[in-house]
Amino acid sequence: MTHYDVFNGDADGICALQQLRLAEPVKSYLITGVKRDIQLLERVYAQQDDHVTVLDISLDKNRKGLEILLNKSINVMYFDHHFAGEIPEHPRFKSYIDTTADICTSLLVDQYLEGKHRLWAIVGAFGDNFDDRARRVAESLALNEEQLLSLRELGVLINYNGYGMSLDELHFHPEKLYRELHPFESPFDFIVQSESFKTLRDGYQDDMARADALKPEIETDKQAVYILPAEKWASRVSGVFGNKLASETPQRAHAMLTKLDDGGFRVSVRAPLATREGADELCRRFKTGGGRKAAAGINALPEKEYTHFVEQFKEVFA
Ligand SMILES: [Mn+2]
Repeated sequence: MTHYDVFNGDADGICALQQLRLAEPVKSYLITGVKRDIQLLERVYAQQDDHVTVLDISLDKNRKGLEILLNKSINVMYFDHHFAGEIPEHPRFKSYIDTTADICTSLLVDQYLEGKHRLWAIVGAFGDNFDDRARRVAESLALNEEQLLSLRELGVLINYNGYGMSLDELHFHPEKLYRELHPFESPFDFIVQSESFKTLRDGYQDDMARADALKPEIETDKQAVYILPAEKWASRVSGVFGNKLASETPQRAHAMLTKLDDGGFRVSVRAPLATREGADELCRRFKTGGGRKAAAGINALPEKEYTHFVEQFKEVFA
């Protein structure tokens, strides 16, 4: 019997798996990719009675792959907080899916494990920009502010590592990063001992300094739109830059449009943190869009749809 762990390559996906495999160690094949690469289930070549664990990728986007696995009598356990659509019923299928606006996959795993590796759940929640939730969950551990900020920094850095058009733009393949942090039961030890942490911190500071120098295309009380160039640093930083802007101006919605080499944009939308709603609804109006209520994106927005996008953005976040 073989195990497959299929997980989003961002902080939430990695920290969800970290908690699960610290609590329930099994040898497994790992399947992951850049944060945007969410159609992962079709890459699982499992056999009857194998086990597949899925973390932090939309069921709706993996429905076909899931059905194939279940039809082959493969056991699937699914933790997620993205738009799911209809959730299938099947004796081999166990799902822990909650798409309410203020929970992430790392916290769903924390609930499932009854807080067994909560420090990593907090890292994942910070990584997904759930600062309030992360702090509330952390209350049970009596951490000081400095420790909370360390966990937050780690979450932001792991999350930052997942962004990029392709794997070669990342500092680390998410699978490699997961393997590096997996031996650490405590994220605080990883922060102090790991070279990878320093690499991510330096990379983040460089990329963010460039993003901070950008001027918005549109800036009102309610909305801001930024255009980023077709460069590696920009695709790495766009998502975390959006999270940072959202935290600084919680009443405002933000859209980051990163130019694509072959024309058009990759779009990252952050709903106002004050409401955490509307981002998925907006992005699903476009062909390659998807995501969750607070944070969503469009993989390829054609250049000629730019004006249309801005209109819709303004309408949704009026
Ligand atoms: Mn997530």
